[in-house]
Amino acid sequence: MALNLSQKILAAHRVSKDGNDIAIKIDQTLTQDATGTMAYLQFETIGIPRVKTDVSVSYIDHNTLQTDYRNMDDHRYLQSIAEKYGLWFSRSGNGICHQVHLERFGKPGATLLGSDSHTPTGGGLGMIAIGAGGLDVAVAMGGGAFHLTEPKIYGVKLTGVLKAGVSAKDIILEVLRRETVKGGVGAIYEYFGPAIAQLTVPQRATITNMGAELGATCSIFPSDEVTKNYLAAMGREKDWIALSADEGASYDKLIEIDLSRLEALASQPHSPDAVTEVKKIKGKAVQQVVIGSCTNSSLDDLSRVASIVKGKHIHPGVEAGIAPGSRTTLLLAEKMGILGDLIKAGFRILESACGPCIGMGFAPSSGGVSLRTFNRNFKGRSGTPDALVYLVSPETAAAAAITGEITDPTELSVSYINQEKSLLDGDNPLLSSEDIAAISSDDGMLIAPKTPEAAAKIEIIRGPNIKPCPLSPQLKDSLTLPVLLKAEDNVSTDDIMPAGAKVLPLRSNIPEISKFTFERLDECFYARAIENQKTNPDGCIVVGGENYGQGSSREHAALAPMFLGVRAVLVKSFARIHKANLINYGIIPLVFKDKEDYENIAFGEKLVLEDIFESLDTGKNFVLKTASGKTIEAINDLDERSKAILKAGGLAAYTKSGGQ
Ligand code: MIC
Ligand code: SF4
Repeated sequence: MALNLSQKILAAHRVSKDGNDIAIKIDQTLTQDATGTMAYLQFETIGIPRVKTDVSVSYIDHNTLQTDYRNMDDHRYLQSIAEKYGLWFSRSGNGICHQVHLERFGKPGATLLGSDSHTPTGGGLGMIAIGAGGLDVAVAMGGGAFHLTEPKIYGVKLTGVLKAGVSAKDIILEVLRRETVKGGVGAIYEYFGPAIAQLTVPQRATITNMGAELGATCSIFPSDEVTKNYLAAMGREKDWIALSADEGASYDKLIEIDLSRLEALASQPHSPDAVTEVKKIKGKAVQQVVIGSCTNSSLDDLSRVASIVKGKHIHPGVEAGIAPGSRTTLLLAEKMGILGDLIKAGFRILESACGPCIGMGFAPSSGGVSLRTFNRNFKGRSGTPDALVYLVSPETAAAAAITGEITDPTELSVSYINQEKSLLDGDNPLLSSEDIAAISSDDGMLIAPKTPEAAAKIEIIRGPNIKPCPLSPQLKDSLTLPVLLKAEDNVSTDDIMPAGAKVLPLRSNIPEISKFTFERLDECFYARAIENQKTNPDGCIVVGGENYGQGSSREHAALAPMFLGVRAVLVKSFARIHKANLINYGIIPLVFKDKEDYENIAFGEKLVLEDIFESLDTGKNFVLKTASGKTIEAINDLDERSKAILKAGGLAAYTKSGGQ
C-alpha cells in the first residue's frame, strides 16, 4: 500500500496500538527552561540514572530577563540536571530552542518530543516533531513511549511561485485562514508539491512551527535536496536521508494552495486565525514592530527585513526590535553585513531568545498597534492588555517599520537577496561556504553530555524557588463540584496561566504561580478557589466552550488548577496538549454530549459527577447532575491508558506503579 510520509515515520516508530491510541518510540527530546524545571523535577522522581533517548537537549531561552535570582537559579538547576543525566545543555544566549534544534540536532525521519508547543518546527527537516507536557517528555527521556490518538493526515499541495514580498509566513496564515485555530486538532499536515523546492528549510520550519496554531499534532515536509543542502551548510550532511510520500499515497483531506495567487496576509487581534489581506488594512498607524520568535527569526527572515530597510530609517512613530533566532543566525547576519543594515536603520537588537514573544520585555504602548512576526496574538500576551497585535511576515513587518503604517510589501520595489534561493548554498556573494562552515560548526555554547563516570559526581543545584511538584489527589467515585468559572470559546493556556516577566520566574514554584490562575479571565478566581477548598473538600469544576486550552504546552495550566482543587473541566471541545496535561495531573476532561447544555449551567452552581469509576471501567459516558436535578451527559472518549492514568491519580503515580 502506498504510504504518505507521516504514515511511514509513524509506522517505523510504532511500539503499540490499542484502538485509536498509538504509542511511538521517541528518538529525541527537547525542553526549554520555562517548562523544563517541572519536567526534570518529574524525571528525577522516575529514578532513572541517564536519559535513554538518542539525543535529549535542555535549552535556556524563555526566562532570560533575570530581574532577580530566580531565573538564573533555574538555569543552574537545569545545567546540573543535564550534566547528571546525560543531556546536551544549550546555554542562555545560544538561541531559541526550536531554531537551535533545527540547526544542530534535527534529523529527517526521526521523532522528537518537546515540552513546548512549537516543537513541530522540526517538521521542516522531515521529522515527526510533537509538542507535549513536561511530564510526557520526562517519561520519554526515561525510555517510555509517547501515546497519542492516531492522527488523521491532511495533505497540503503547494503549487505556483511566490511573488516578491510574499513568503512562508503568508503560506501558513493562508492555511490558518482556511482551517482555523481548531481545524487541525488530531491531524498532521503534510506538505508536498512542486512549489516546496523553492522553500528553504527555515522557511519550511516557519510553516511547521505555526501549524501549532491550527491545533495540529504536527506538520511535516519531505526531506529532499533542499534539506540536504541545509544540513550540509550546518556541517551535518551525514544526518540526511531522502524521505517523501510513496507515489499514489493518499490523505484524509487535501488542501491546495497556488502560491502565485497568495497575497501578503496578517492575523488580526486577538487570534492567529483572524486572517485578512494586508492590503485590506493598509494605512493603519503602527507604533511597534518586532521581528523574531521561533517562527520567523532565521537568516532568511533577517535578510528580507534588511533588504527592505537598508539605507532607510525606522519611522519616527515606530519602535522596532529584532531578536535573531540563534547565535549562529546572529553571527551569519553579522558576516553578511545585514546586521549592520538593521542597526543603521534603527532596529533595537534584542538577544537571541523568546523575549517579547512571551511578554519578556518590549510590551507595546497602551492601545498600541504592534506588528510582530510571531505566532500568537492572544489578548494580553504581549504584556499590554489592550494592545492590538498583528501577526505578519518579516516583509510586512519591515515595510511598516519604515512607513509607520500597515503597508503591503508587494507594493514596494525591493530586490531581495534570497527571493528564490537559499542564503546558505555557498552561492551567496555576501557569505562564503568557508564562513558558513566556520560559524555553524562552532558549538561553543552547547555543553555535551558528560560520561557516566563524570555524571555520577555531579550534585544537583537547587535554588530556594525550586519547589517539589505537588501530587495529584486520589480519585473519588462521586464528586460534588461547584462551577468556579464559566468561560467562553478558545480559552488559551495564556488565559489559564499567563506567562510574562512577572509570572514566568515562578514556573518552578506551583504554590506561588497558582495565584495567577485564570487571572486574565477572572481576577478573583484564586481567592474563590482557596475559599472553596475550605468548605468543599471535593474541589471544583471549570466550564468552557470550544477549543479549550489552545496554545502553549505549559503543564502549569493543569498543575496550578489542580493545586487549587479543580477536579474536572467540562467543555465543548479540548485542544490536544492541554487535554493530555489535564489527564496527566488527574483532572477529568469532560466534553458536553449536547453542546446546548453549556447554557443550562450557571456560574457557582454545584454539579455532582457520579459513578466515576464505572465510567472509567466500562467506557460509559459521564453523568453530571445540576442543582435543579437536570442530568448532563459528557462524552467518555478516553482511551484505556488515559482511564488507567486517571484511576491511578495521574501519570506520575501511574508510571511509578509500572504503567507504560
Ligand atoms: C509559548 O509560546 O506560549 C511558550 C511559552 O513557548 C509555551 C511554553 C511555555 O509556556 O513555557 C509553548 O508554546 O508551549
Ligand atoms: Fe519562545 Fe515564542 Fe517560540 Fe514560545 S512561541 S518558543 S515563547 S519564541
